[in-house]
Amino acid sequence: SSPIEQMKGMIVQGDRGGVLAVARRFLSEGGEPLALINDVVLPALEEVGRLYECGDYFLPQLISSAEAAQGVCDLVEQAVLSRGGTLKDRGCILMATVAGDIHDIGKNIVSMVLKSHGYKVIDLGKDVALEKILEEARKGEAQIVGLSALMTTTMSEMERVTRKIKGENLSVKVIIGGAAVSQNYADHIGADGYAPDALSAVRLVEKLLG
Ligand code: B1M
Repeated sequence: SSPIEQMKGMIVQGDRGGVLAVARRFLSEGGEPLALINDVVLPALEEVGRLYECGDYFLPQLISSAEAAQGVCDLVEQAVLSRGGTLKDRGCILMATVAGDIHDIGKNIVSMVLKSHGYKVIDLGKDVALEKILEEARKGEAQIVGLSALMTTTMSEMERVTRKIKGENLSVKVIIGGAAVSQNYADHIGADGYAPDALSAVRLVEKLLG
């Protein structure tokens, strides 16, 4: 099978060493780094999510697959940033996965793609407390706060953060993303925008920063 199919299978199997070896070869032979995200990581994790949902996979398998996927993302980030090399400084984005939620692969991808487009990203990590986000936002360096959440149980935390930021009249825009949320939800909580994927997030940021 093709290296792409091979790598997808390896992530689904949770074979981090295997997938990293094939991905390194793929890149050294001139393969497109972002193809590893779009054609390998995204479909593989979708499959893993399906297997987990229907009870064929349990938490340990979910974790192994996530670690393999994150390894590929790290490799892609190194490749993208070393090729680009241009630090255009187009603006600063504060990124966080909200409190209660430890899913950060999507947030990391969005951060990486923003960086590769010349934005500075201050990444606060995952399971980030409201206070921590506010504290950073008050410093005033970032023009945009980007919030990520993947679970129906944590999306309401986005509302808390957004309302708090808006309540303090901080001159910072709030954008949201993640599997559980939508444009409707963004409108509902008073966020300034929603993006379904990393490239749309770049377009949204470009639009908001005018
Ligand atoms: Co979990 N998990 N997980 N998980 N996990 C989901 C989300 C779930 C849908 C699986 C399922 O049941 N089908 C389900 C949530 C159900 C719900 O909402 N009610 C779930 C669950 C239940 C759980 C646990 C509770 C399981 C348990 O403990 N019993 C637990 C939660 C722990 C916690 O957070 N407190 C848990 C744990 C984990 C792992 C740690 C094992 C691992 C995460 C590892 C990590 O992130 N470092 C994991 C994984 C890997 C998944 C699935 C399989 C894949 C998620 C992922 O990384 N997708 C997921 C199933 C699925 O989504 N099909 C699932 C790939 C990623 C690139 O996509 O994050 O959507 P995504 O990001 C996209 C876009 O959404 C967008 O751009 C990204 C790139 O395209 N985007 C933004 C994201 N953020 C953005 C921000 C923006 C703009 C765009 O602007 C700011």
